[in-house]
Formats: sequence, C-alpha cells, structure tokens
Amino acid sequence: MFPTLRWTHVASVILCIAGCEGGVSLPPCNDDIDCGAGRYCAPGRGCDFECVVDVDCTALGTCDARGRCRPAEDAGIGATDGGTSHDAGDEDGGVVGGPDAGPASCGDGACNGGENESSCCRDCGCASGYSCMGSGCVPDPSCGDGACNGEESPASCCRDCGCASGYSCSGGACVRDPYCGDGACNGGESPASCCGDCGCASGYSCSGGTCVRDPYCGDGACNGGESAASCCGDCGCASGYSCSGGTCVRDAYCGDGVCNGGESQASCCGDCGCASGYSCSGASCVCSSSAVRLQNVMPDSNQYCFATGTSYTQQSTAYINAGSGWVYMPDGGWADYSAALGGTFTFQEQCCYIDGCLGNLSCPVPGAGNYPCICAATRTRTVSVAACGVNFVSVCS
Ligand SMILES: [Ca+2]
Ligand SMILES: [Ca+2]
Ligand SMILES: [Ca+2]
Ligand SMILES: [Ca+2]
Repeated sequence: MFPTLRWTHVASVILCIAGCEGGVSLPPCNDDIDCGAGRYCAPGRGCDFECVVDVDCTALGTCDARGRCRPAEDAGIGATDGGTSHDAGDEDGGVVGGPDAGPASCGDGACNGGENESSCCRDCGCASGYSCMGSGCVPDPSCGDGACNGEESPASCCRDCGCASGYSCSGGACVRDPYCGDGACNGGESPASCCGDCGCASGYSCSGGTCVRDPYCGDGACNGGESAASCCGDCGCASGYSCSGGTCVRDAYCGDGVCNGGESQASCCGDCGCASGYSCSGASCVCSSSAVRLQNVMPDSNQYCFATGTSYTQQSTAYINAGSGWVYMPDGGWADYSAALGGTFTFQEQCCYIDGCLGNLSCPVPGAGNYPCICAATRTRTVSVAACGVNFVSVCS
C-alpha cells in the first residue's frame, strides 16, 4: 500500500487526504522560480509544497532547514554535515535551518541550489525523450538517429542497423536484394544473364541458365518430335529412300521405268533400253535381228557421143541376186536382206550404165522397159555379218 501523504503548510493548510495516494500530481518545473511561493521544484516530482516538520514528509524522508523533504539517507548526511552547513554565509543565502540542512550539490538527489537539467541532470532529470548520461542530457536512442543503439536491431530498425548481406533496407524492413531465381526479371537482369527470371526470345528456351534454341527442322538433329515423315533432313529416310525437297523419295532402281541413278543399257536394259537391233532379255541386251543392206553407190557418168555430137549422162544401174533372183537397183537404191549375226552373206552383183550411145546390152528397168546399157561382168561377193542390226554393204563401189 502506498502511504497516505499529509501536508501541513506555513501559509495555508492543504490536506491531501486519503485517496491521493499514488495519484498526487504536481505541476512540472525546471526551477524553484517555476513553482512560486510556498513551493519548491522537487527533482522528478515537480512543484512540491514546502514542509515544516518531518511528519510532513512521511514517505520522503525528513524536512530540512529550508522546508524541503529530503530522503532519509540524505537527512542523515545532512545531520552529519549539520555542524558546518548551518554556518553563516551558507551558499543558499543564509537560509539557516535545522541540523539537517546542508549545501546543495549535484548528486545530492535534489535539484537545488540553482541546479537545472543542463547543469545537473543527475538531480534535475531531463526533458522527455532525453536521458541523463554522464554530465548532460542526451537524446534517447531512436530509429533514424544514424546509430544502431538502444534495443534496435536490423529487424526493428534497419535504417540505423543495416541488413544482412543480400538484403537492403526498404520501407523500414530488410528486403532481399534482387537475385537470379526470385521469379522476377529485376536488378539489371536480362535474358542473357538470367533467363530463368527474364525468359528468352521466341524460339529459344531457358536451359541450364542459358537461352538455347528450340528444336527445329534443319538443326541437324532429329529432335522435338521430328520424324522421317516430318523432317527427313534431320531424321533421314528408310533404306532405299533419300530426302529430297523435304520428302523421302525412293532411290533410283532398275525397274522404276526410268533410266536413272547411273544406270546404262548394259546394267539395266529394262529401264535404259538397248541399241538398235538389240532387245532386253532378262537383264541383258541381246541381238534380236541382223541384216545386210546392199546399196548401189556407183555414180553416174557424163559422156560425149560422137555419133550424135552431143553430151549425155550414163546412169548407174545395178542388179543384185541374193539367191532369190535378180533385183533392179537404181543409182543410190538399196535393199535389206536378213542375215544371221556372226555369219556370212553371199550375193551376186552386176554393175551397168544405161547408155543410149554405146549400149550393146539390154538392161531391164522395172516399169520402163529395156534400155541399151554397158555392164561389167557379174561378180559374186561374200560379206561378214559382224554387227547386230543393219550391216551396210556398198554395191558397185
Ligand atoms: Ca538509433
Ligand atoms: Ca531476378
Ligand atoms: Ca531438328
Ligand atoms: Ca531406273
């Protein structure tokens, strides 16, 4: 229980009756002058009333010679000092009291003798927000005073205490600095430096911290769901097929109906055919027919007929007998006869000039009757049938 304070005053009697305990509210002060007559400025308590006797100071000690309550221990000191403190010429202006009165000093627990918070904060205290440190009032620690002090910590006052590495003070709290992997493209990051947060350009994906191009047809790898059907350039084709224009097309082969892919008549007559006279049988060209072409190559001859005194032309005419009778063959005319390849062919030839001036024979010309002519002796010739197809033989050469 708090004590009941009872005050008796010189000028007037004011009783602080029961009920004031713990609730006594005194006017604030810095100096006795602030308190007016009958009061003094009590450190930490305000303008208190002067006392007359100790009983007035029930809980505060004893009443000293100046009418001020002092703590009991101070009172004791005062009693000890009493012998000198009561001397005339006391610093308090000759206020001579009882044996408890002593000289005011900073540290005596009372803001007295002209002390104030500037000169003696130990006794006089400090204004709100300040604390007595050493010999003066200093501001209480506060967040923002530039020093990490009092109860401050990075969590409670990062402005003064800073933050751990990788964190910065923002809005009064430590927030983590931007880093690659925080899910936001920030702090100077770019797709090149942090594709995990910043992503990549179209057609690229972030892999292992680097933007790598997405698979595409033409990158040289069969990837990204590509197949021979969708991208034969990267995936290739089945055996016997080659990628051409983005599609697998069958390679050239003997039997595709086209002479291609290095095929020749010798290697693939089915596609490339055979030379004249040959036909493709199996995989080879074989000679299907051979013949001898007999052609009259004897030129005409210009002559002069003395009998008539005129120039005239001897027309070349040949007759051929290949075993089936004589055949008329005019100048440049020809006839074919089949003959076995590798064998020989025998025929007779008679070479004549139709000659109206000197003719001594009669040469038949089909459809035109007989003409006077000059003929060489009949000759039998045998030729080789060396080539498949037509073997050309000049007659009357
Ligand atoms: Ca601070
Ligand atoms: Ca980031
Ligand atoms: Ca690809
Ligand atoms: Ca072919």
